[in-house]
Amino acid sequence: MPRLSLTAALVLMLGAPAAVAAPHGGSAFIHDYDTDGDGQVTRAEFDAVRGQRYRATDIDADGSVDETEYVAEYAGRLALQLAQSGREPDKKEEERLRQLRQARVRFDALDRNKDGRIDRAEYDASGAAAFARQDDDKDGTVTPADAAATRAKRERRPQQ
Ligand SMILES: [Ca+2]
Ligand SMILES: [Ca+2]
Ligand SMILES: [Ca+2]
Repeated sequence: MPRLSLTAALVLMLGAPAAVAAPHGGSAFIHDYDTDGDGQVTRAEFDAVRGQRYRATDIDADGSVDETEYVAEYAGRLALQLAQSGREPDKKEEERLRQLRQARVRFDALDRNKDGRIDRAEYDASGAAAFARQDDDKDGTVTPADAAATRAKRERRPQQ
C-alpha cells in the first residue's frame, strides 16, 4: 500500500470535498485522493482513502458512523482549513457555523435509511456515485481531463 502524502493524510475523513479552499486551478478531487502523486486517481486509490477515512471517523469502532462522529470529524478538518484561510475572525466563525450546518444536512442525505447512522453500504454507495460524477469518460480513473469536463458541466448547471 502506498505511503500517504500529508495532504491525503489530512483528508482521511468522511464528508464533503474541501469546502473552504480548492487548490488554485487544480482539481480538489485529485488533490484529495491522488495518494501516489501521479496526477490521477484510480478507483483503488479512491476506495483505499475512503476506507481509511471511514474507519478514522468511526471513533468508537462500532462499524457505523453516527451524527456526532460525523460532525466531530468534519469540525476538526474545518478548523484546520479555516486556520489556514486568512479570514477575519468573525468571518471564520460565521463560516464555521455555516459549514457545520451543512455537515448535518450531508449526514442526513448520506443516512439513506434514516436510522441515525451511516453504515458502510450507505457510505460506499455515496462514494461510487461521487467517483462516477468525476470520471467523465467512465474508464475507472479520474484524470485532469475528466476533472475539467466535470467542472465544465457543473458550471453549465450551477444549481449544485
Ligand atoms: Ca461509530
Ligand atoms: Ca443509515
Ligand atoms: Ca477517466
